[in-house]
Amino acid sequence: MEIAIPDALLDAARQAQHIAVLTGAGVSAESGVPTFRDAQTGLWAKFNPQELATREAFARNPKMVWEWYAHRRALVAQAAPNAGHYALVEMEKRAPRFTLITQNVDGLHARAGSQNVIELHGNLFRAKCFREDVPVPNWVDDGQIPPRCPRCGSYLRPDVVWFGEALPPRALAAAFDAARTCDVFFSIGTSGAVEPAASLPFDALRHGATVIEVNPEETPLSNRATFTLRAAAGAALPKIIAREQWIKNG
Ligand code: BV8
Repeated sequence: MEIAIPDALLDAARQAQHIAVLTGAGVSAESGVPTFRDAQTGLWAKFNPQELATREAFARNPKMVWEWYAHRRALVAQAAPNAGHYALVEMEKRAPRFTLITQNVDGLHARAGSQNVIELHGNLFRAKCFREDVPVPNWVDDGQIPPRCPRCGSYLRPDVVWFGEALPPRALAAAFDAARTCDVFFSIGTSGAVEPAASLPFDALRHGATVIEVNPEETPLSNRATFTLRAAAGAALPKIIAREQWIKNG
């Protein structure tokens, strides 16, 4: 299906001094990484991700939760960034100021070449000490699952933000600062179900930004956004980048 990109949307993007982008699991869907909405498969089919992604679940069964994250790391390691990720790399090169905020923990934006990605919810490929809550870059893989903290011997856990946990303060502040100072705010591939990330596009609206949603499905933002592209990110974003006028501004 041909996606119509309104000229007014392109004008707004072309004239923007600062473009901010929020992404969710949908931007990685075309890379084969299941979204949070997608039913889990195999071993994990009977688990609700929101129940596994908590301190309580890890305390109850650290081995199971560690293995769930190892399963997700293996999925992502086999995946590659898609056209949606690469279009955002291009957008970053063209916009006078560009801020990329992601809820994704898969690291695919950085793998595509995006710079200074604000990872609001952490990253699957980093670990930290469950007790001391400090990053642990290297640990001895002696077969223990989860592996142990080389300093205090406690369990290691993935360096992601679990439900009920605070987001990294500097990342959160930078994200809200971008939402409040940008001219154009893209909300791409997110259901807008998880706070405080879900508030960002509404904050941008309150501060007068043009808000553009890219999502094949309706979300709570849809009837408030300035423009809604009911399309896959991997189809819509390259089209926005490709349109002639944009290049003149590059
Ligand atoms: C906190 C890391 C307090 C881990 C994640 C206010 C109201 C209600 C509840 C709350 C509230 N404030 C806080 C809460 C509680 C909670 C929350 O929001 N709960 C929800 C479920 C109701 N928030 C928290 O717990 C946060 N912490 O509040 O702490 C605090 C404060 C101070 C001090 C101490 C404590 C922490 C939230 C972060 C949790 N961690 N991830 C991990 O990954 O394992 S959240 C995780 O789920 C993701 O990171 C993401 O944020 C979310 C999933 O959402 P999406 O990415 O949008 O994905 P989803 O599958 O839902 O949707 C995909 C979309 O893509 C769909 O719309 C689909 O149509 C679209 N799509 C599909 N294909 C494509 C596409 N779009 C484009 N192209 C395609 N091809």
